[in-house]
Amino acid sequence: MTMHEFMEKIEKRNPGEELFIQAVKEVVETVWDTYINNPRFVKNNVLERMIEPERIIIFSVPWVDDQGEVQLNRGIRVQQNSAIGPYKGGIRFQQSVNVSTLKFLAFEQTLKNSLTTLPMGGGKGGSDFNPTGKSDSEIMRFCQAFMQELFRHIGPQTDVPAGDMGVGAREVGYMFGMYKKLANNFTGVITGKGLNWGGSRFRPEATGFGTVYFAQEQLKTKGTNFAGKRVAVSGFGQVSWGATIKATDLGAKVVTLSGPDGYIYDEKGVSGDKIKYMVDMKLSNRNVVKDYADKFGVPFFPGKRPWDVKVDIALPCATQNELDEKDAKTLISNGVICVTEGANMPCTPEAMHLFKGAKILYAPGKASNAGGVSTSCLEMAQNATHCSWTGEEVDAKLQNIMKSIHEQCVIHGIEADGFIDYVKGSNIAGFMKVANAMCDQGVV
Ligand code: 2IT
Repeated sequence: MTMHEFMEKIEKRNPGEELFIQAVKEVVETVWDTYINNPRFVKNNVLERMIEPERIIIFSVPWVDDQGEVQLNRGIRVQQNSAIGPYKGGIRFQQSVNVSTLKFLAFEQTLKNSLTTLPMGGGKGGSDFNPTGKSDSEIMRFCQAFMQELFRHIGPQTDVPAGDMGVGAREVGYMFGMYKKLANNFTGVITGKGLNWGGSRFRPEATGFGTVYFAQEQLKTKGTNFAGKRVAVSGFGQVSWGATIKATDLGAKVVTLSGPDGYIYDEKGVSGDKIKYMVDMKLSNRNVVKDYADKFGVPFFPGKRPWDVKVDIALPCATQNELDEKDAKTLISNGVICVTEGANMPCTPEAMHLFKGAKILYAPGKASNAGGVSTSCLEMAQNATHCSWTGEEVDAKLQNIMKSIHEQCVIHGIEADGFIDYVKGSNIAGFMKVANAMCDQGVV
């Protein structure tokens, strides 16, 4: 079978699922040679089996809003792959969420979790619930209703959800509370918990910190670092927040943040109290970044993305396909040296190819944003042993994990001229581990 025939089969099986096909295609293109030249992988049909989720659970989530009206949303959990550990991955609440979105994320998560060196399978869940403008009581009732069904499908050795877009510490708390009540079991069934009840130090910061640690490793290969660099960050949620803190700590200046409404440009840099304000913006549930411009008197560019600004480093931390071909061209002509993804699949395939062609340091999210889920696994380890590590311990482990992910990317992605293809490197490393485990475990 040729790669083209293989992809045709996958597209036929998943009609109209554009995001899922985009994510799968990128992986298939980079792992095909590794797959087809390994008789054991081919005999076990591991690539096709890895692409197909082991199970998808779809359920209705009825709940009552503040006006007493009955609302309905759809809940979904994609249990993608359990070859190397229990399903693990976040929950996303956003109006546009559908099966295709969550299948793309669960597939990416499977390879990402494999890369972390830790024992986690891949999964993702969510709902088309839109948190924007909802009251705290509405958020609580929705989270409880969502967990009323999800609880029977998850467990600390089965499937361990976490947060993602629209799901932070508050939502994790409400979901955990309902799980504990229904299961009559206090256990590490979800990560991103509060520090007083099983959460890990640095979990909120971990994805953003990890992204910067990864970029640091990339910059090291060129003999440079964050000090004195201008950085464009997109988004203003948890990942952007962590990345902004760490990049600023390392002496860089973060000059942009963005939201669905546009972007802000802060020439002096997002630092100190302005970073704290990001948390308030998030908790307001308004989902607009313009509030930052109004509060601190900096320029706001409605309807625009931050990639027009001249920077050395770009950290796309908002959402999928937020940086396209045109943006990549602008960044390259403005002299960007490093593009490191904090979000999942924020660069379009065309943008990725341009970065590769220009030999820019470019890292895909499944490698560079894996610090979040890695720290989730550290949380699971602490829960399982009823212990609690210090911030220093967790941060040191996180830094080591990001270094080892970078090393795997180099091993599998280095080219003859020394250029590191992080896309190829991460896909092959992530794929091999899961593929070998699937072969070891037989046709199940
Ligand atoms: O995309 C991601 O890696 C996450 N949303 C975190 C998943 C997790 O289980 O911590």
